Amino acid sequence: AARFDPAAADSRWQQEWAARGTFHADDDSPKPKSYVLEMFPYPSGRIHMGHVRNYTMGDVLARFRRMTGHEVLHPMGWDAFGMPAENAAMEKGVHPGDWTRANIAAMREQLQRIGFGLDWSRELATCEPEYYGQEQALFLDMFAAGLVYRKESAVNWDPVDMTVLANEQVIDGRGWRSGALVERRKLSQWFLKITDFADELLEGLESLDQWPDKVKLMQANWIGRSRGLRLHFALDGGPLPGVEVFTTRPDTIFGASFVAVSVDHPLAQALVAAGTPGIDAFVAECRRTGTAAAEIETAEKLGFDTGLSAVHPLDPTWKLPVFIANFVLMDYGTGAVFGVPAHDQRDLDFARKYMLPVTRVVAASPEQAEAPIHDEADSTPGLMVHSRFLDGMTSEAAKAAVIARAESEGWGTGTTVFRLRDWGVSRQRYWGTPIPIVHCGTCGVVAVPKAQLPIVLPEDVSFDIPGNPLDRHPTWKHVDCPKCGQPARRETDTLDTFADSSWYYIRFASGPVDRPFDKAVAERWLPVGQYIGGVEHAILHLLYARFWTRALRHLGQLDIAEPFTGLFTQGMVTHETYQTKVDLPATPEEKGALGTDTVSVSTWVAPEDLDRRADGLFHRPTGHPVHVGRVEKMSKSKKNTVDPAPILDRYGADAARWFMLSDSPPERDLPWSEAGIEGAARLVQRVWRLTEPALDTVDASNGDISLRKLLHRTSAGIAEDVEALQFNKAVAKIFTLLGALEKAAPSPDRREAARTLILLVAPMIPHLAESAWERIGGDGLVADAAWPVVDPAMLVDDEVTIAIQVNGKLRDTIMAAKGAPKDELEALAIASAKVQIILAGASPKKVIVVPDRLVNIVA
Ligand code: ANZ
Ligand code: ZN
Repeated sequence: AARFDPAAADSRWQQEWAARGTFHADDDSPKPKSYVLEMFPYPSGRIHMGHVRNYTMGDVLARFRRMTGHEVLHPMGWDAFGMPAENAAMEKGVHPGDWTRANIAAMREQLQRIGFGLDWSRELATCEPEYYGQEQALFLDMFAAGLVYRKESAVNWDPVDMTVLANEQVIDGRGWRSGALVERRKLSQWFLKITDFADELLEGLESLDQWPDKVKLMQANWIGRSRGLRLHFALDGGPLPGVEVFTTRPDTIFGASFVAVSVDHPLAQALVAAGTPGIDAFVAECRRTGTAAAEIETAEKLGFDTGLSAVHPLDPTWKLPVFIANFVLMDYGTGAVFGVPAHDQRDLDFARKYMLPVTRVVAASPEQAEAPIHDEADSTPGLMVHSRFLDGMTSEAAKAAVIARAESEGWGTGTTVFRLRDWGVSRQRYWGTPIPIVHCGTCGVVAVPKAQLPIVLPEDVSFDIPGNPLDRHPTWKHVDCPKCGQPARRETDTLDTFADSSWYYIRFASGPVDRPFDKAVAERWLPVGQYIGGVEHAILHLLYARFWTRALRHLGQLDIAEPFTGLFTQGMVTHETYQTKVDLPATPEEKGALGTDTVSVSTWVAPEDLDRRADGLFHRPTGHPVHVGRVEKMSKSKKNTVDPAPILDRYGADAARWFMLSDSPPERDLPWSEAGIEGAARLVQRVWRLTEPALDTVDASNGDISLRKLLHRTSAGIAEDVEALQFNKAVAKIFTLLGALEKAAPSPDRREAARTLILLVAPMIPHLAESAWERIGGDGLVADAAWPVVDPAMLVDDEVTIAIQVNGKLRDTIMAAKGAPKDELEALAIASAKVQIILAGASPKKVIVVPDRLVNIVA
């Protein structure tokens, strides 16, 4: 029989599906709706293995749901704004729009070659005005509702490139491109009021029972709700107004040894204004640290002693020194803290540096009261010590006691605070959604009327000098004020690309309309029943999307609380890494130090540059030996990526899909291997052979009950596995079925089994399934066929194995119906060929039957 030819079948069925509109989602279908979505890709240029794995999983579920009677929405689009397009513009002189659109075209074709059942009629790219213009409309709605505001805030400023950097672009305190020391600068920036929804976003997590617990925990921690105390420290003498401090550990108040305020705190600013000696240099030094929390966390603690003292609220004779400190953030709490070195690591580092007292006030037991604190602060709760009226209380009780005392004496109030901050959406970049605002000398900040949307990006921009191309464009920003008509200036900030990915799933659901979305239609599909993507988006993307839906609900535009009811985070595709040594010309310093003209450095080797010889692995271009490194996530920097395109050429789409599903549980990493993909290709041929119609010659037997049972069991089991996204388990069940089929004799059941097998593999290897379906004379396309009907009676385990003994010795076993009567079992046992030989024509003396277990024949 002919082999299955993937190259021909892949393109044939892909065209067929497209021509018939097989995966077109019908908004008006009466069927139950099912929305399956994978996180849409950034159009970097090529589909990578991570995409293949992610989209294969979603595709199997989507195709399965269609077979089980659902109207399925499974769309695809492009998260098309962002820095890489601007980097390409700077490096290669290509326009970001051209670069992006060419990448989209190439990647679309690659996705189509893998045979994903997608509704391409809903395709969108966030960089097109049809999309971002609608996003501008939503921004204006939020603006009108008070969910958008502008405020001064600190940014990472690259003084050489004269540009604002994202936190990820600051590496070890330096600009990633210029290498210049990054400064903190204040700029007026746009914010979305996500904090208005902090409680809702936290409490909403409880309803998400189909989300991984670890993702919910990460979100909860990011939102970070805590109960604390805001308290007032009076300043000793002088006219200054005192400092409000926020703490989540009011119990530790007797362990305080200093008060510290942020560099941006009004008190610090007052001291700068007053010309306090030495303060300017200190402020400049602090500005050099980036704005990322992690960076501030690890930066060396810096303090400036203001010379002021704060009065302890529980003891007017106790004075604490007041510092300005770099680890205190202005936009958290009140921008001021009291430091308790024994129980807070940052405070301890600070206290050691500035030689401040360290007093333990919480201990595991009263005997531990004097246990010394060395380099590690002790943040565990316990019993209060050295704490006057709190002594002996638990930390919890002490917290409540201090809050009560503060409230009754009027120096503080108990509060709830969130770690979550408002979402800063301003980017000083070209390739993003222009913020639809105009600045007018007379009217101030003016919203662009919706009739003037979209505000389209100008095409003629240059990237040869650093900074924001929109800002230096000769004409774009000069517009007339929409209110008074006088010359005004367009906002040149664009929106964070996370805004684009916060509502694309709503746009997909509604289809292309000339509003952001059609509420009624979108609500038919939403929420997304199954969302699949990388765990790297567990916090920001998912939180922003959850916020965006809630904001729309608040505006009365969409009646959905949570956008994604089911979430699955898949593992990564990994691969071995390879390294070799190459000789590079030495720099003058190296020459001086080493006395050689070349230095030997280790470099990564791409799999296609490997020379696999009997005596080992070698680097083909240089002939140097290669050593095999760790298995790591596929990444360009380590050169361990495997390009899907040649794999598809060589093995076909089905083999690639099968490999993605079979080798690892979907939440775990999947190590790519040549042997794995070869095995997958063999499997495809094996399924092909089993669906050969010639095997099904008619047979008069009553059918094979065990084969029928296996079929029903496999259909039911795979349905469960696919619903639970446990694809590797589904694959294992297919293997069992294949083994049984290969052994089964030709029969009507055998033919039925081949038909069922095709249906069961159809979501996973759809091209082969279509060809096989056609070959057995199935109706229409297998993509439109129904999942095999499972007979529940077939799932019941109703056969038992009966041991047959002669004179107490095991001679045979037989299968019998559970609960079969004694005389039936006796007859079956005596009829056994093995028993007949032993009895040799004599009749048994006695027969003992234990129902469902054994028959003992006494000869
Ligand atoms: C005294 C104290 C004692 C604190 C102790 C902690 C441990 P979480 O719990 O993460 O929300 N803090 C308050 N505002 C700050 C700011 N603007 N910048 C930097 N740190 C600030 O953090 C709350 C704790 O972080 C607060 O409780 C405060 O230090 C500090 F054993 O007050 B604590
Ligand atoms: Zn005006």
